[in-house]
Amino acid sequence: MNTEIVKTFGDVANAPFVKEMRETTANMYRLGWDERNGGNISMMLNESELSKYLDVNKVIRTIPIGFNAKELIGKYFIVTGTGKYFKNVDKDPETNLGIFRIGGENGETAELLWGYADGGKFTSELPAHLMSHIARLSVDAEHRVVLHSHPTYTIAMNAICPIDEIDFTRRLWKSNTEAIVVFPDGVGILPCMVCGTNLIGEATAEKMKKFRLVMWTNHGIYGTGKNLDEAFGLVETVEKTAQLYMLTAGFDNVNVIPDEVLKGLAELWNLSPLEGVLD
Ligand code: 2HA
Ligand code: ZN
Repeated sequence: MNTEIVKTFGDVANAPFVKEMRETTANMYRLGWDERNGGNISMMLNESELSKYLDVNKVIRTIPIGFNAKELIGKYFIVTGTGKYFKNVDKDPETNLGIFRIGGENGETAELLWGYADGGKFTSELPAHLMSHIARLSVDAEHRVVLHSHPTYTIAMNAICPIDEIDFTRRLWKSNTEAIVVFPDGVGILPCMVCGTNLIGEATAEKMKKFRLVMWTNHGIYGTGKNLDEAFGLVETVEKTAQLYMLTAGFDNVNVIPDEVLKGLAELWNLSPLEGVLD
């Protein structure tokens, strides 16, 4: 009698964490935030959850990361592919997404376990993602998701406002009462820089030590959180608020939210608003 135990795995493409990536990318595409190959998402996965769906000892190939992500060695990520369209993730997750573990002596390689089926690889913004994961994990043990997008009104508002985190945050908070409640820690901003590099990754991660939201001037925004809903909800609230701001910009604004109401909301929700905005 053959006593060999064969472990069976679930269908990766329909695992809850893959389904969530499929749904989120489809939503973002339909919102008009992620044209062509715009936007990228990375989410940390638990080994126990992942090993229900695949053999974590079976590495398909290793891909150099381009820097040392030492702090993340042994951690698992699901990440959108470079050059891939959010529009197409849902219908072909195995080509447009990849699941890998950070490996190598110094965390310099991605050990691919599933996906990038056409021979592709992770997003060109992987340095910004991984460096941001490291930065967020250093201040929040529950952190899991980094999401990057090109939401239209957010980029438009950023184009007509000074590159000043306090000023930009104030304009957002004073336009929509939800804003201070959802992001009391405000929005960090980087000037326009060359994207897809370690340099912008390092600058983003530096901001991420303080902010969950980081604006890339003339490009887009990063949102982070303990799950996809949280990271998406942050970007969604900034975008809705920026839309209100842009629809009213240039008019004689009769009603802007008074500081007293913002302070009242902070008190009601027990928030610690970004210093310097309401003082
Ligand atoms: O992946 O959004 O920042 C395409 C981009 C680059
Ligand atoms: Zn981008």
